Amino acid sequence: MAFLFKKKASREIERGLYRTKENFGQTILSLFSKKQSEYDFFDEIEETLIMADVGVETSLAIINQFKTYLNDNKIHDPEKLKNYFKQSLLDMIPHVHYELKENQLNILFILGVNGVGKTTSIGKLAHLMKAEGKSVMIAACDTFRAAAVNQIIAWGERADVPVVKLEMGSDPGAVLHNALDSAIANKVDLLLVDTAGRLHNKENLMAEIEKLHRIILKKASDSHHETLLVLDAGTGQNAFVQAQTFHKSIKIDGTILTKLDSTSKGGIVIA
Ligand SMILES: Nc1nc2c(ncn2[C@@H]2O[C@H](COP(=O)(O)OP(=O)(O)O)[C@@H](O)[C@H]2O)c(=O)[nH]1
Ligand SMILES: [Mg+2]
Repeated sequence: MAFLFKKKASREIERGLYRTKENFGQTILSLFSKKQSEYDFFDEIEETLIMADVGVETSLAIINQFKTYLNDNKIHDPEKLKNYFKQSLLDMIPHVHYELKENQLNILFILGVNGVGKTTSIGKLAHLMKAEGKSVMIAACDTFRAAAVNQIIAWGERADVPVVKLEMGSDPGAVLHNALDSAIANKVDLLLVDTAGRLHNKENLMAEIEKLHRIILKKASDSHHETLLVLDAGTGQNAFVQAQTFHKSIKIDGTILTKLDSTSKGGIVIA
């Protein structure tokens, strides 16, 4: 599960996740199993949300929605309450979705360190946009590992979307040139650019990303292009460091937060 963030509320929840990933989910969960008055219960949820930096307005909105639900449904089973609460938090964050500019080539330049979920998010986005009737193309610019090229090909097949690629070790710039030519010639709605998250060193990686971005600016200056940074919700504070590192080299227009569904790393809203 991954989310594309644009809204203020989702930014607050996102920040809350990073700041308190060690205890936010646990604290909320423990409240559901603790026997206490309804008043204390809501008070503690509110406090936990605010402590997690979710923001007063958003916290109150979450709680009010929850109270209305309780009133309407008269549910006392802690497990059901917990699930509802989890869902209501998740509902406040828009699902992976992207508003394409009409009659124009849209380019999403996807960045992030190794393993955060760039390729998976691209696969999901490709699938989603294709299902909405858009023409989609993927540029396989992670040529650093053979597995990466095969992985993006598999996603392309699953989503029934063409993947522009060259062999492992090829110049990612050459892949991007080909992809842009093809996307423009075929008037596709969306070109998703997958990139490597690791090269021989960080300087190489940043130089390559800057170079790829220049190619987009040069070859597709009249396209609508955005740079999105993919972050793994389970990495906590480290996600901020990653964001800063990338931001030094390139302006980031938005983030995709992945693995909110994953219980293994503990960096989730409520497990
Ligand atoms: N549970 C979960 N796993 C994910 C998600 N996104 C990616 N992954 C997994 O994380 C691993 C790395 O993902 P990948 O897309 O290859 O990352 P990349 O290196 O940034 O391209 C894979 O095993 C994915 O299945 C997600 O939203 N939820
Ligand atoms: Mg990848």
